[in-house]
Amino acid sequence: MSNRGSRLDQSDAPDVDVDAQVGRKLVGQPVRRVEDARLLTGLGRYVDDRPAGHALHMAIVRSDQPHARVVDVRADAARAMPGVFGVYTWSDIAGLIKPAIATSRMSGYQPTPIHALANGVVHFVGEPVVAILARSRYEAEDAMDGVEVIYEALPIATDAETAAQPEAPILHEGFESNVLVERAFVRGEVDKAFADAPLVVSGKFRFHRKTSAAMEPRCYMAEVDSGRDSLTLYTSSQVPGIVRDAIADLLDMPGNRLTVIAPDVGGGFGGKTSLYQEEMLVCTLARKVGRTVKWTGDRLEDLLSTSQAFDERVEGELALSADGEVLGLRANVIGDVGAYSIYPWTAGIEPVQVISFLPGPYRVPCYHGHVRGVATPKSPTGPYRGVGRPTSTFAMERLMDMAAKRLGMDPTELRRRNLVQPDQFPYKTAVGIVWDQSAFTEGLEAAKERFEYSKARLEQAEARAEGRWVGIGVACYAELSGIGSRISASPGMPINTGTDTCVIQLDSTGAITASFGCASHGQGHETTLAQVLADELGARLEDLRVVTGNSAAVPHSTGSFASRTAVISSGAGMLAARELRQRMLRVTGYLLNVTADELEIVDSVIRVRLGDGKLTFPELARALYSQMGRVPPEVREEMCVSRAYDPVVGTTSSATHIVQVEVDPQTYAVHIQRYVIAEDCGRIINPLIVTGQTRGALAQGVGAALLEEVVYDSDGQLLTASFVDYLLPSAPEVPELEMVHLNTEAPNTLGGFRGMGEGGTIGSPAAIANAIADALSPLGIEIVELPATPERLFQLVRQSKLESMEEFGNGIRT
Ligand code: MCN
Repeated sequence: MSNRGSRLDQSDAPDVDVDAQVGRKLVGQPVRRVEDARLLTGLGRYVDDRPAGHALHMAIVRSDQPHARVVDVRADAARAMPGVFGVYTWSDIAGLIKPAIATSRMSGYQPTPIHALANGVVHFVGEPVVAILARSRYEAEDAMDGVEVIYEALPIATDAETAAQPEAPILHEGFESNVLVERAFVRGEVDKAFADAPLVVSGKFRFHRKTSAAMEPRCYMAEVDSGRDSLTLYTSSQVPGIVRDAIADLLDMPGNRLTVIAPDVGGGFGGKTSLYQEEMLVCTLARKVGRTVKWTGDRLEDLLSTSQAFDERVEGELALSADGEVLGLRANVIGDVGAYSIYPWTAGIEPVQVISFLPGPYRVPCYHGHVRGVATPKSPTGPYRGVGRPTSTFAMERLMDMAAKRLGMDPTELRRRNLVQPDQFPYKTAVGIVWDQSAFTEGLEAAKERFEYSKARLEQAEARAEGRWVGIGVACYAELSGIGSRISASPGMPINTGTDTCVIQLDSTGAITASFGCASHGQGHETTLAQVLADELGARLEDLRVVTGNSAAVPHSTGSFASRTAVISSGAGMLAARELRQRMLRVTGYLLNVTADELEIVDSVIRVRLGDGKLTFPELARALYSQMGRVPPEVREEMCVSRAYDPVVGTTSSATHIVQVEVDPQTYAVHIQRYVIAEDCGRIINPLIVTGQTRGALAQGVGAALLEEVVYDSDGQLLTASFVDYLLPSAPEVPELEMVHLNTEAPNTLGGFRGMGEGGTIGSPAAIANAIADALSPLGIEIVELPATPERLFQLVRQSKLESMEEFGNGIRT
């Protein structure tokens, strides 16, 4: 463990008014988010806020069939309707845009080309089939009634286990099976470990499908400049850089003619990290008709067609010694990946990570993990906050609790014995992931201390004695964050996500602007990146402008996802700012007749450390750019620096969650009474933001654990097509969060930062599931399925009561 660490209980940290800062280091300070003044007063600029002028508005006729051949599209009635400009099917645009294909080197992987509109066959309900352009969105929507699509139904297997069978109907014509991706990791003699183990626990776990449900549905507007043959796409995307590169390729357009801008974005949670057909469509149609084309998704479209998540079954087994040492782990996973292998991440993004991270932060000497990602006629799955790890942590942490129960050991003690210990870092996991160093054991201890764990157990015993269903649940996890170019979600993916670039400049007015390839959609990057830059430059926060989400601002960009920005973008910013600072010092040294070493920069003033001379940034800029002759050519420096940063492998983040719940015996609702998280995200840039991020991620974890479930019926129809049926947590369901920041520097990243944006979602479903299982343990109930809805809990309790009545010989059966 780094001895450079420190600990901060969130309650100790008041937020900071930046105006009150004088020459103070800002990294580590709970600086208030600079973007909030804009976002909270309605001054944010989202894509839909952009004046549409004479734009054409797009409406999309989507498939109401899960799998069918498109026999005919009759659209004459629509074409004749008022305000309609055009009606388009795939054949109208086929020569204009190629399909997007998420490539991979994974053996046996089957890519599924994604066309902007269905190419003859539809593969899920909600797939775009016909695009209508009209003067207004109303007219475009009205015209949808004038389109008739004639389908010939094709056979389906909606359940992933059935779809994985060799005799199942095949979703994609010409494919050998519905298994798009299959992988296995094997380490050690796992069968022998199981054969020899004194204790084996097992479970068949099910994590149901979710959707990201961002507040702002997806929205795209393509502005065309026909005279210059150029296009600007405004997109509510987390990854404008990836979208730019993909669409430039698909339209066969040089990148300098396509700019992709993600302005303010109202949340993404992973659902906006992929390329969408509607993005492809607005660009293609804008070029085709020479007009701006705009599409704003509504909630129904969002629930139907934004990428979904999880949907895994994990058959897991854990082998242990009599004193609780983990000897081996086996898992067989089926992931329902939906209809397409999502671009650019591939169908492996979610299920492969389940088996990659299943061993968690524990020493697991023998492991066999096998996974199949199976195509079904549903919306494709893609990245969702936590990617794979909410499921793997749920399965592993449930197995740990089952083992602790069988051993009669406290669940925290079993974890303590098996966590990678401080002197065992760097630790290579069974699948080859390297945990560089993180506060695994310290996190567990800190969470227990904050929770007053022993006392809480005594209180729980009292509550149980009164017949109350009170339970305490623990979950530990580790994740890779800020991953560099050596690691990818899928080997051979069409993009490299391991770097970011910062272009920083002192302009001729003396203002400093730093542009990044990341794309903030709620994380507060304008604040945290400015904090990092301010410290490197010696500048005041308010003198810096951070630009994100514009593909034209840096030569290579991707966006924000996978808890990468704190590590990668900050790293690029530090490198660029350091170089700019040196250049500013050298020129100022010439002007003040001292060496650069004699200067310092404090609060945006460059001054002689032991003397009187000083220059403000505008004075330096004026001397350099405007006052000819003051800085001779041989001394002049270019005040624009571009630097990329690649952490190569990235770093390790970890946390322990402890939660107390009570299950209501009347309603079977789960009340979360306390929630503690001790997390290690390295050196913290802004504890206020880290806590806020964790709180938001925890809310999503609560949804995953208790409420949220995308349901399709056996005919492939979406049943949860509104927020009446797809239940999101609201304020009463989200507990107060008590947080401990361990604040230990990452050993391998510039700045010592680790990522954390996803963490709250990774640990919470597992911790809540363990707490519910603990609450219901007097009834012998195990939680193997999430969300643990009142209906599911009611059925489990009912079943358990029936079984115990049977045991006592009255033979009642339903
Ligand atoms: N941070 C910090 N100190 C650290 C680590 C992080 O102050 N040691 C800060 C960062 O500077 C950044 C924030 O915390 O402002 C999150 O940082 P990071 O973990 O690097 O994650 P990213 O910024 O790359 O964001 C991605 C992550 C993911 S994967 C999803 S999904 C997600 C999320 O963040 N979706 C979000 N947070 C979200 N927050 C909101 N409001 N909305 C979403 O859609």
